[in-house]
Amino acid sequence: MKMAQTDAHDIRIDRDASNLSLAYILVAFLAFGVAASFGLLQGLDRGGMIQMPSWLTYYQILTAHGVLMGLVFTTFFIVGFLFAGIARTTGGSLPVSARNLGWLGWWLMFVGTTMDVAAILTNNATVLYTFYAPMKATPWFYIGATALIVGSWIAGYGMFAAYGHWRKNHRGQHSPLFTFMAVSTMLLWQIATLGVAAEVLLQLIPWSFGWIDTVNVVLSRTLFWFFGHPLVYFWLLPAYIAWYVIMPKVIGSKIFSDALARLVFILFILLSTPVGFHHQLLEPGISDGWKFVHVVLTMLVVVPSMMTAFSMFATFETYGRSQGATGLFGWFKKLPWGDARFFSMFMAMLWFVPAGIGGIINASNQLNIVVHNTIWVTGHFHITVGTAVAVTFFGVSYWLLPHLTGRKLTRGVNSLGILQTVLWSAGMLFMAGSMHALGLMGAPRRTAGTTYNNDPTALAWMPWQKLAAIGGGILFAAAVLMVGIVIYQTFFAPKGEEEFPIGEVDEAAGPTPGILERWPVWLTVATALVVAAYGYPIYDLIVNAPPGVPGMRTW
Ligand code: HAS
Repeated sequence: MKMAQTDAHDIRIDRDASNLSLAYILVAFLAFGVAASFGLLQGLDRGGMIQMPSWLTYYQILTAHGVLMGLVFTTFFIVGFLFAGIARTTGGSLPVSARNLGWLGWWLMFVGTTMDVAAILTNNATVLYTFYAPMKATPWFYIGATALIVGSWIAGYGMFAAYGHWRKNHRGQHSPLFTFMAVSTMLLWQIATLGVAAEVLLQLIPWSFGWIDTVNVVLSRTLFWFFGHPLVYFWLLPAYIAWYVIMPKVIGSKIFSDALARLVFILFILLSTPVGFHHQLLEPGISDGWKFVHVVLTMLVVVPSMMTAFSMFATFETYGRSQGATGLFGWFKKLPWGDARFFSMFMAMLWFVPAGIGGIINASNQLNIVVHNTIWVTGHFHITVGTAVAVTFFGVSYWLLPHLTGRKLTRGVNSLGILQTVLWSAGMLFMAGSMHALGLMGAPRRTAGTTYNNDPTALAWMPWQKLAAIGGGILFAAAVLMVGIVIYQTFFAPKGEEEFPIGEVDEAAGPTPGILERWPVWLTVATALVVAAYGYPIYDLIVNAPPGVPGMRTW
């Protein structure tokens, strides 16, 4: 096995900061384990292999799966990872204010999650993870979601406090790249969540308590997607942090360009939010002109991902050539394929290539008509957030958990990590691959298993549905293995010291312009873009509101 070099001057995170990160990451994997079991049941149900009992319906577990995977696993993991990285790159600890805010955020998020899970399992919130009105859940579901989001805001304030503390003591210096990226991610999150906060506080909570009778559905969906698209970059950016900052160190290379990496994150802050209408291209009530504006901006938000692809190839090639590689692709063979930390992240990147192409297909107005509301979209998000992002998070966990608990990543666990990545990829190939094919055949998303009274079109989907269910089974095995690795790495791995890899910038890279860290400039541009893209459409949806809709319980 070829393990990459380790950092002799590795900084260890102190116990207080470690405990905070660990608390977040363990809740993340608890949610992941439960959600994975529901995912298996869904696949089997759609494949016609089981039928859900009346006391636990398909749509109930679909809601639990979406909320626990998409909102709880991701948010808890991200906050835990970012706190750990900030502590690691700002000297090994967190200021007291940051830690206190971190714990307050954890408690709020935990209480919010518990409320949501209770609401779903008692069948009072079977509204799926997008909780589209006019499906109406118990108010406690929306209040739980609010607590989850407010908790993550407070955790973000903790990160801003740690960043402010570092800058006060290092005037005139660029902040460490990891910390800069963590702050960018949480700033993006603060902007994004304004949409869902407005939807939940001003529309859904008063409506579900019965204080108002009806809801403006198109406005609620618009506010949801104001949040829903930057949400996907809130998931993606922590994976990009690992690719930019951790990957180079793991393979023994250097960060290609500090300035490019920072520019990428700034572009995401600017362009992530004013694009939400690409989720509503087929919805009435929004003019084609405004949809066009959002589609153009969507194509622009692809640019920072292309820059990331370029930067990753540069990092790999530089490393390979430093090891004597020749020819166009000789560097490929020099990469440390036996190192699970590298292998998992590389596979995540590889998956992001078709995932990104699928995103561009979705965003193209004409092609969206073919795929919208089909299970193609479900396939798309399983290879973006469910693979490119999740597999990166798994790869981070292999070394981060032992780093936090004072243990070692052993060769045995390293091999299991590689197996886990292979299993996850194989399962996803069957499941998400079938979902893409089924979507093109017209199979809808958000539906329980049915053959629509043996309609020939629906019967033709069945072999693919079964293949998807087999993929789901393999994914479940990979999930069980992952949870096993998490438990072992946290509680049972041999005591020792595990590196928290942080890359250094290539000496050949150009200097980083100071403008990249002038937040007032970027926040002003971001606000202007959001106002330009959403100001008039939201005003129009309020002033020329369609008839309000009373709540429905469709389950
Ligand atoms: Fe998406 C729907 C468009 C990226 C997640 N998306 C969704 C939904 C989710 C989601 C959850 O325009 C469903 C929401 C729902 O429930 O309805 N998406 C895009 C576009 C991008 C994109 C343009 N999506 C993501 C990411 C996600 C995510 C990232 C999660 C993390 N998406 C859409 C649209 C819809 C949509 C429409 C609505 C569909 C509908 O009608 O409902 C872009 O950001 C993608 C850009 C990415 C790239 C790839 C760059 C590649 C890199 C890897 C380099 C690899 C290396 C290694 C170096 C251009 C960086 C390679 C090695 C080799 C040897 C090759």
